[in-house]
Amino acid sequence: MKEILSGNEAIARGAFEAGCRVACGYPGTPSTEILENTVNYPEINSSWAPNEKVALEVAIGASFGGGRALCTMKHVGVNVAADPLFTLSYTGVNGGLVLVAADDPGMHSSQNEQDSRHYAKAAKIPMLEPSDSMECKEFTRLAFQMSEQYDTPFMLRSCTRVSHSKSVVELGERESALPEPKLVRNAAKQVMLPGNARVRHPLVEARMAKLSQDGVTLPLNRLEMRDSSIGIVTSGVCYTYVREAVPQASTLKLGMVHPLPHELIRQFAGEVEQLFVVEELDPIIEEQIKAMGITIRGKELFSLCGELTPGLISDAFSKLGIVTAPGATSVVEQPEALPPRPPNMCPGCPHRGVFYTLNQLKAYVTGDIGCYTLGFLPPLSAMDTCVCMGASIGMATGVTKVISPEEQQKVVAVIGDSTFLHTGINGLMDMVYNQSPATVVLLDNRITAMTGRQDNPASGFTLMDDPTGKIDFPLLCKALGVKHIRVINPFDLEETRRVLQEEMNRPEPSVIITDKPCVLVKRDGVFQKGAVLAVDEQACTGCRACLKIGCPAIEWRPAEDGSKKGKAYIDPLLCTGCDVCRQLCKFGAIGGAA
Ligand SMILES: Cc1ncc(C[n+]2csc(CCOP(=O)(O)OP(=O)(O)O)c2C)c(N)n1
Repeated sequence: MKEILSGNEAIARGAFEAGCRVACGYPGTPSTEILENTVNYPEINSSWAPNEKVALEVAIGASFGGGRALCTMKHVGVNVAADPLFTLSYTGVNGGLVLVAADDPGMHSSQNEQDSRHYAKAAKIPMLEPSDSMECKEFTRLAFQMSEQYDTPFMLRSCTRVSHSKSVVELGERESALPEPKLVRNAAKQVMLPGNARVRHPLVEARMAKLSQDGVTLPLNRLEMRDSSIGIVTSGVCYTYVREAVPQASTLKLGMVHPLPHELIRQFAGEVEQLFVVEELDPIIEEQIKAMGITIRGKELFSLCGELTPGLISDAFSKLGIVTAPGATSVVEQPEALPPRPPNMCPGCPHRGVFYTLNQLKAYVTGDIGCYTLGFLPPLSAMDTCVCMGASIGMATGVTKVISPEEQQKVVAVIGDSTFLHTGINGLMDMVYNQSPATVVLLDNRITAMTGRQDNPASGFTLMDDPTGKIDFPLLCKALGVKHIRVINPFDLEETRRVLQEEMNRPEPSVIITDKPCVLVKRDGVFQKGAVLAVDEQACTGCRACLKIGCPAIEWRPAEDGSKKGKAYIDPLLCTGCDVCRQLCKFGAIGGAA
């Protein structure tokens, strides 16, 4: 049977067919849909962890228990999971373990575009890189088998284009002959204190050398001889671009990008006149081939930044006088009349009023990552820093260490519920322990909204949609030693301003928790909406105060005579009745729709 699947759907299918029992991860584009699909296979216990480190630890536990385990995350998540990852390389596995790292060249939805292949190299873990959905499924399945065969975790590197594009996949059956998991004690292999780890390290090196040798005949590494005047080493999505841009070129398609099959590369280099490497982001394959003493050209032709395209590859080879396919172009046609559409918080988002108020109070906001990062953009313009998930609170503490007591009162860390539980909580411990005078605003919208509304330990539901206990943030903060904890309704601007001002003035750590759910969260089958608002045209003076919150439901309608005068208008289809704009109108022009 064949189906058209996205790369992420296919990875989930591959895990199912491989007999995987446990899938755990933390959401992050472009990896999120993998677990949102494993959850459709009842044979796989799928769960969201509070962060990627915990997700990997869950997978390691399942593997040591003898079950096959999948762990998913976006590229920056690997930084968070790196600590267990590097030692997992030494312990090896019991049940096969596959870690999917989904990279985001071009930063469609990420704060950097780091290349996960560095982790495979640094942690000495083999890595497979699929080019399309069929390979996503097959490589995942094979990675589980090879993980057990070579006693090592396997990494699978995807990228936005592979994870999110769809192609035909031939489905197979689920492996049924796997041994039943049971507890087996093996301290020498699973207790990594120095004496044991010293014994494991040489085994890691031997395993990687063997994988490099075996990679020569591994069908995933495919030598395709065509015109021998040009040979291109490539992998992943770049292979498909190369085939489109320079179809006559001979290719060495690497399905396993770490360790490299040295002898196969040497053979290929000997069979072609000119050797190139086409790889996105860093020159990882290129540098290793150069270190083998082989002449190869790569990053002198292609950028270290952003995605490659068939067009960019075609342009680069054309400049060298190499024939390229006529269709491959780097010019992307943009319809001329397309208006710019910057990202924005949704109408009715409970974060909006908080950022409006922070802007009014001229707070210095150490921000974090989530929907609320949009508070950086005009007209809210109320975020001064954003580095990585969980950084806001530590950075607030840090900045207060170097500025004057008056300036300290301006410092506010802003963080979402999921991000707080991910890694922000440690920052709060430090803030209390070291008595930072900064204020924390915990935006509890009861969901991980930015990545598509995934549940988390504070939402009350699991990935499998079972009701579960939910974290009580005021109690948690109290247990961490915070003495000043305030809970506010973020739709009430007066209360938000008053409480923020009071806590900012206080020279002690304090936490303000907002208490309204994401407007897109449906609980008990319904969205929580208020009564739709409307502008009374007679009362509206055109002062534009209501535009300062940047709500997409509020439009500015210019006067018909072409003068600067105009009136605000509320789109009844978009308005959720959050009431924030009504509180901004000094003229009472905003009220309930007729
Ligand atoms: C290490 C890491 N993992 C995952 C992500 C993807 N990501 C960005 S923000 C976010 C969570 C946002 O949820 P929350 O803090 O609750 O804020 P909300 O979007 O709901 O306002 C996630 C998972 C990331 N940027 N970095």
